Amino acid sequence: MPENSLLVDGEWRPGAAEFEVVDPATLEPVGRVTDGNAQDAMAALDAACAAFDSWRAVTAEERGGYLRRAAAEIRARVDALAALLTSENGKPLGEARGELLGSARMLEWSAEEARRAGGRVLPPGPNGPGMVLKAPVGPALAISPWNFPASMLVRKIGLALAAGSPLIVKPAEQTPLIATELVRILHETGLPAGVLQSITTSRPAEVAGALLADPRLRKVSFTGSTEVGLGLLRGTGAHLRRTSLELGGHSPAIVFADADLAAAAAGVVTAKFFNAGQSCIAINRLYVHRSVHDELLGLIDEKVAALRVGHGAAEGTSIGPLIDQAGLDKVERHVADAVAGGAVVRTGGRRWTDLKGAFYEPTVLTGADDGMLISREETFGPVLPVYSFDTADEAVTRANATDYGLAAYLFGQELRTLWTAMDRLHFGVIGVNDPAPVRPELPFGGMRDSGQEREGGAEGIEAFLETKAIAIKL
Ligand code: TXE
Repeated sequence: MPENSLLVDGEWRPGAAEFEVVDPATLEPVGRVTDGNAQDAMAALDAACAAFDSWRAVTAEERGGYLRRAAAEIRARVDALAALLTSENGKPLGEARGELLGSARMLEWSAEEARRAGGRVLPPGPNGPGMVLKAPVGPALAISPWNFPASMLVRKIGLALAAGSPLIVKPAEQTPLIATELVRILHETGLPAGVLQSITTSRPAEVAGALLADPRLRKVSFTGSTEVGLGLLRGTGAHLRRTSLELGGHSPAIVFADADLAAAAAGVVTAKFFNAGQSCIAINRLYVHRSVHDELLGLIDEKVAALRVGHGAAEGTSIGPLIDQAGLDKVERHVADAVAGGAVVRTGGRRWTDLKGAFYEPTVLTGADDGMLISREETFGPVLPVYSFDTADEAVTRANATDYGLAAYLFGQELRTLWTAMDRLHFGVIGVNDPAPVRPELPFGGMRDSGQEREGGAEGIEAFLETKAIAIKL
């Protein structure tokens, strides 16, 4: 268990206070971490500024080496790390393991991409040649959420360090244990002091507020709620600052009449119930062509019946707890609103109470209409509302009827229909017969109220780079 979880200027420091971390399945304590404050954050910013010039001068190959060594260590210790992740987040061990291996892949990809993050030289114009140079953005802050406490954090670390920017991380207060362990793994690769620092805290507004008030902080990369993300944008004060936002979503999935229905049912159940539905790319609305609606629902019922609710560390669990009571209250509010409006609960629709935590049974609803809460707001829980449609045009129009724009899913065969939908959907990530559309080499992020900038892909490194135009007159 980490004793001192503040990593500042190359050292693990104690703080003025500590806070407790609980297992969301049992509400029993699983550890304590240091409760960092604004002063700790400012000490980290001083160290990041001091480290910047020498870190940016380290070759991309060498920067990548630290990331690769950390990835190897994560792979070597994946089972123990998965147990730690599950103990404070609640997800099934297999999912925690998958998340950690995905985190290792993200570090490996960032390590490779670091070497390709150059600019370009243009053919000479009338006055001479021009160049586009890429420079690291400078000291950056990463604020990460509890739902994917390893991969959301590690992705930001890999991209920032690969780009040559020092990074201060502020993990979610619900899941600081796995975050601290991952930071420790990266730190122990021998990273120079001030390059990667971590401030665990139960007071995110205070810590982030202090850093944001300082113009030396050149970048914020945030994953979390749309509300807090908008606040970060407004809080930039007198100075502009690069800000990447990965916010909420309201993902539609469309199943066309010619889809492989068995594969579509399996895909929908994965993309909906993964992490108990607490994913920004979880399916929130399932639109099924009327001609295959009943058959697909039958297949989905079979898959949902096989899901097991329980403690994430118990053998065979597929649905763990929601992160807290507030998460459960939101799910219940959405289901009650739908039922009051005439929707029908086909499966689930109840709390699961064998353990103390906030559990909810996997739930399928039919008969919801487009105006209900569940059709408009992110549920962030294991509830699948199913709607039917008659034409592809209607399905895409209804899928687009949201202010969010993170992920969408298409299940079908015919290229013209799929292509037209891909083209018209205003979502940053589209899975075509693929229920898990997140890959290190692809840019990840949303349009509209789901965010700005991208993580992953060449665009992910770009988010930690500035662009300089060099005009040379010969
Ligand atoms: O998010 P918060 P919460 C959505 C999802 C969920 C809802 C609320 O709908 O039900 O948001 O979740 C830090 N200044 N997503 O309350 O509060 C906080 O410490 C700076 C979608 O957990 O936004 C944590 O590190 N930072 C999402 C991070 O923000 C602040 C993942 C996220 O917490 C802060 C999580 C402040 N004033 C929730 N207040 C996704 N995109 O996957 C909080 N934080």
